[in-house]
Amino acid sequence: MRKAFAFVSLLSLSFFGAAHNHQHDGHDHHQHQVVQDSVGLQVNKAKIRAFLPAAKSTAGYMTLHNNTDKPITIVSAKIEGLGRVEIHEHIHSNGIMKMQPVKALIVSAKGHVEFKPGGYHLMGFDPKIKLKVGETRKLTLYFSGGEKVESTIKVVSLKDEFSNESHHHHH
Ligand SMILES: [Cu+2]
Repeated sequence: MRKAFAFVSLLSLSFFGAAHNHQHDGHDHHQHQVVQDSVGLQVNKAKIRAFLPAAKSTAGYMTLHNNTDKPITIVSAKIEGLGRVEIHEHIHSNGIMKMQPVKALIVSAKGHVEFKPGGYHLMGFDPKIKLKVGETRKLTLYFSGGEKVESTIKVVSLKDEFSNESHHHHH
């Protein structure tokens, strides 16, 4: 009994310790979801905007870190409660900026890819369960080799999305 209690308090101590390290960022700690599994792809700062009234789609962003010494190719993404998620990129074509689906996104060995407005982004469609600001949904990324990484994505408001945009930073 005593042992179990000590173990739990140790866990909560390290949890608060980890959260404290992020306080310099000046924004919500819950956006710093870090999930790493055996394949070594880390998903950071994943967020998706709640659908605007009458909108058929919404955008999401995250940063991917490949901790392995081999490239990782992501072929699809899924978010709990959404009928469809696509990975998009913006391209310039004849002076017009448009977006198109990405069939294979490569995160180079030891490299990272930042999803951001005007670049790579997630596009969510067809909500089966309405996205509510403040909640966290399961995010799954599928690799070309059949592996997957499970993480979480935070639902934010339009205002949150733009307030973070102004001070994103590199590690
Ligand atoms: Cu898009």
